[in-house]
Amino acid sequence: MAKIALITGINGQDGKYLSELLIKKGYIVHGIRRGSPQADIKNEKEIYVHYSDLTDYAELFKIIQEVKPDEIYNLAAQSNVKVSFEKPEYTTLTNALVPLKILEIIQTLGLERKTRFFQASTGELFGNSQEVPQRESTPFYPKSPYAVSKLYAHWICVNYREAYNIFACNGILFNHESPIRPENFVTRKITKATVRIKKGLQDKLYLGNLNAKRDWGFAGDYVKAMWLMLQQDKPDDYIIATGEAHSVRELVEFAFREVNIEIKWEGKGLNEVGKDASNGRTLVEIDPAFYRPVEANLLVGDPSKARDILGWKPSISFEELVRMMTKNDMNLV
Ligand code: G4F
Repeated sequence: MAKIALITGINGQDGKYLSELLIKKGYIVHGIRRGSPQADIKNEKEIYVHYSDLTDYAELFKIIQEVKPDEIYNLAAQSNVKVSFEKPEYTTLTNALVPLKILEIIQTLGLERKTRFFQASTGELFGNSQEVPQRESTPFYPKSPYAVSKLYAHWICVNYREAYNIFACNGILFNHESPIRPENFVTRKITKATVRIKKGLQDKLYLGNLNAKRDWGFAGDYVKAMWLMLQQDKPDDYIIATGEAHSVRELVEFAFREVNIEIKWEGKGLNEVGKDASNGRTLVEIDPAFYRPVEANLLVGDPSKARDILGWKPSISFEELVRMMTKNDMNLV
């Protein structure tokens, strides 16, 4: 019998990659998304889409009661760290309380033995990193309302696993990107801008903190790790990362190189600019509006546990990822 999966956030980047993977594996895939049935998503024909706001507990209860999924992947979130400083309450309601509600529903419906639960946890939990690279044992120090909300979600997942024997796993996912990453995340903002600048459609790229370092992997690899976690004999939490850190500045350099522009940096702090080395034209400037009140400066994960237990490893390097995204934007723009 085909397994049934329920994915929240089906229309997000990870929802799209995960649904493709599960459909290939023969799953019956249900997805929850906001909006109306007219809205269009890839794969929609192969997915049972439930249009619902996850903060509506009664509706969520009904969906889970009807679908009785073998696996639930909670990918829905207010996932933008900067936005969480502007909308802390909304971020908390969505990110912290939805996983609690799902776990409660699993328990209330007596589905503990049937339904396995995956929670999209995050490398942002490490915030002011106490150890480099960060491991499953590294102390958490969240640095944004987003990270604090995800910290609750992480621990409630552990708590329901221990208290009620629910097969619940946290994937502590570091940054993961793809050609369908929205532009409010820095990778896609940069790859799209480099292409637009190259084609004369945009003058400059405005960015915030160039010195932040992140561990960027490919979303297609990360959804495989989510699935693998739910196929193990025992539930557990795993860091999913590449183990390599790069700065936003390096990301800019790599992306411009893909369109044959060499960037030369001049100036300091808010006055720093990135110029086209061949003609001195300023292409990158700093806009303080993109700074966060506080921020995690260096996030890089150690994926050894996932490698040893799940047999998971990333298949795409940082350089390949930037190339893949830039090439895709070249075709789109
Ligand atoms: O792309 P970002 O917005 O991603 P961030 O904040 O690292 O969070 C992402 O990864 C987390 C996992 O590690 C997820 F939990 C989270 O949901 C999300 O997917 O920013 C990356 C870095 C930051 O240091 C930011 O300050 O880029 C810096 N940055 C510099 N200029 C910018 C910009 N970020 C954005 N979005 N826009 C800028 O103009």
